[in-house]
Amino acid sequence: MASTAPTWTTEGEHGLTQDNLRLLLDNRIAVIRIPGFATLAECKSFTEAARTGNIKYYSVAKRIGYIGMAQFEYRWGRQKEDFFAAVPQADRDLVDVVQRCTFDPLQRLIDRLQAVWPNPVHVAREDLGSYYAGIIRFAGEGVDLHVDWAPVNSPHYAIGRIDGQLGWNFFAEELQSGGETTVHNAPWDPEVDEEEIPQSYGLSRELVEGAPKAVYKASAGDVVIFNTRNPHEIAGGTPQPGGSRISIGSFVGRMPDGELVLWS
Ligand SMILES: O=C(O)CCC(=O)C(=O)O
Ligand SMILES: [Fe+2]
Repeated sequence: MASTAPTWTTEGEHGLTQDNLRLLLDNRIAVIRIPGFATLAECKSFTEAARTGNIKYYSVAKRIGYIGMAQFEYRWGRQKEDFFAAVPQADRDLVDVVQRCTFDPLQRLIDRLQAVWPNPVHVAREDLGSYYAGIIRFAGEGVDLHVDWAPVNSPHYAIGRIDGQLGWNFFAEELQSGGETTVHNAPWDPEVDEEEIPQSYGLSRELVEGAPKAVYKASAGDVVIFNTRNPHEIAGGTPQPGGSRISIGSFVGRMPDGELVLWS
């Protein structure tokens, strides 16, 4: 079996509290939303800054623009050293955007998490250096079914030791219609040899058939957090004229000592 039995005890969206964060890390609840994380003016400031940033594109069928980097890009045939060597440039690309923006979404999110979590919350790091956190995405065409689960995706990194993985996204610009995210409660549990890193993007629909699901709206101004071990996908939609679905986010993992670490 590539996935395990459903784990949610309740569906729907919940507020950000220590209990709910723990329940989300344990995959007991579906979604945490922070409504009004940023004002309309802050959203506008962020989208304007992001649009003029160093935007790159993933080579997948659906066009996804991004600023920053993803550790996931280094999962196959790349040295760990290469990943950590690429972090400073990605950091500079993010700083360039944030400096032209009226607020820092990543720092605000860390502060919000730290306000409810008893242990330290910080960007992930290990001997070789600091990870990158805060990928900006332009994903108006949607994103295919995938999972993000470091113990399987990144077993040779410190983040491979987490026991729960969340993804948070702040939405700065929403589509006119569409763009919902569907989270399927079919926690990923692929059978793989220790050294093998399986495909985790463009997953088969069989994996989520019959599983409970939660659909959330990517509303501008809000942060939404969910457990990324659940297969999830983003619907395409109709942008506002000249617009997109613009977000910034990262993963949040719980280390064995209870600290929360962030990376993208
Ligand atoms: O933008 C979203 O709603 C979810 C993006 C995603 O796949 C993730 O944060 O892991
Ligand atoms: Fe994801």
